[in-house]
Amino acid sequence: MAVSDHVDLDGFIAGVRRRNPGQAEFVQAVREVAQDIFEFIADKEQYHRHQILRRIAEPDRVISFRVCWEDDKGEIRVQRGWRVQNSNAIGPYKGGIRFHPSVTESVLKFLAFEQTFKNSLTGLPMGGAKGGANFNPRGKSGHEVMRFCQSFMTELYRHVGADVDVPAGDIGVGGREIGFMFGQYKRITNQFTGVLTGKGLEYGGSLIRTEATGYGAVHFLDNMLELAGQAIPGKRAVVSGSGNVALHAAEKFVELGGTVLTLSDSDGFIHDPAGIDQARIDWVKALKGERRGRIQDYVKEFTGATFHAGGRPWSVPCDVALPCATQNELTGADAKLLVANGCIAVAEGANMPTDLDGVHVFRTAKTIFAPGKAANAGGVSVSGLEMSQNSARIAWKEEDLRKMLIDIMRGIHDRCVEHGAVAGGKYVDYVRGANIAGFKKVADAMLAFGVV
Ligand code: NDP
Ligand code: 2IT
Repeated sequence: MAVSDHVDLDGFIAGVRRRNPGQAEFVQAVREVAQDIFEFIADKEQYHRHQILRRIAEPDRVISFRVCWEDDKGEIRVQRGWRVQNSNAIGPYKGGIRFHPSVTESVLKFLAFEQTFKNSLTGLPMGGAKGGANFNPRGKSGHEVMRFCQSFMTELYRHVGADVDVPAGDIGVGGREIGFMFGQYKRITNQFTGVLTGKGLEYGGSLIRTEATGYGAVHFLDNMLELAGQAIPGKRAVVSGSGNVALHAAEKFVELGGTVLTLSDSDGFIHDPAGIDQARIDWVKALKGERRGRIQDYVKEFTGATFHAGGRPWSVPCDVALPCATQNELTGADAKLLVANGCIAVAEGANMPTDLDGVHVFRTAKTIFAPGKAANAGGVSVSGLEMSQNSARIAWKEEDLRKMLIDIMRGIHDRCVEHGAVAGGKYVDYVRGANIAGFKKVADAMLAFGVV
């Protein structure tokens, strides 16, 4: 069959939409990747013949299950849990677990699809997966969270394993929840293995894993700015979110000489014109820890700062933007405002925080724009290093891990440049570069396996 006989992009997306009714986030993520891949594979017959993109856009399996738990009042609560195993073409399934009321099968399918390309980009041997539940950790006691995590793992344990599928944290799942889930896995199976990453240091965790996503995003930004003849010192950043990724991105940005002006949560954002320095970041870390406080309390503590209920920080003039909260939090209109206000670079700490219109605005304006699958890959990269340490039963030193993270982010950056440089190398389309580089490794492994 000639290449021209194959289904076109619109036809392909129409098929994805038809097969996944009501799954807007999943269709959005596939579309963003497919538009670059279609161009890349236009003259590569074997990728068409083997239906590679069609196969990657169909998860290997979607497991869904009931999670029952008892709240502190003794009432039975019923939640829905999932694990989406998208692809294990280049390594065991790997990806986080999200606990948030907005979790649906569509959200987890988009995240598992993205994770497949992200993990490939890291250069480490990891496939793509994502899991989670529509459980809302906010307002729950520690005991309730423990009971939920144990019940969740009581089903999940049969689908995961150190060489099968290795979950980690994501929104609503941090060190405490990983501890509860690891404890339950160990209790059920009687095995102490590297079945999860993001573990505590006492039981097989890796130094730098907690910091890695946010730090990695800023290292990636640093690489992009350097290539463009720019640098972080003196730059002003707007950051969204106030969780693990946002606070560590803010921390690294400040350490490298920049000023952070904003943070946010699901209630709104705070703007601190004086700059959110390390002491203030530490204060927010304590606020947002296990008691999950509200960001608006910041303005009671630090005079001069303002709280903007229900808002997102994109209207605050800045040099760079770091969206680090959740998907679709930065729209086309927000992107236009950022560009008009002089923002020159965006690095996505979150997964798909910029919607398709927003990505289009940044690409058209030639804003330096790093998609999440490249910029936030530092977290899963150090998860990969945690898996290596667990397999070898060793623990690497902090300074070595810091350096490995920097090297891995540089490698991802350079892979994006290799496939994304346009206009004679003057502009790098990091979206295209990440999509193609991530796709190629997975696709070539799939070709090697034949039809499976
Ligand atoms: P956390 O749970 O630590 O923090 C999430 C933050 O985002 C909180 O400030 C939360 O506000 C806010 N938020 C969550 N959902 C919404 C929503 N629907 N609307 C507005 N604000 C929201 O999660 P992480 O920092 O770990 O994750 C943030 C992003 O980074 C996610 O997209 C995640 O997938 C991505 N990511 C995380 C990695 C990791 O290693 N943890 C690795 C790579 C990507 P509130 O306190 O009000 O809930
Ligand atoms: O989105 C992500 O890359 C993560 N939540 C981290 C996944 C992992 O396995 O460390």
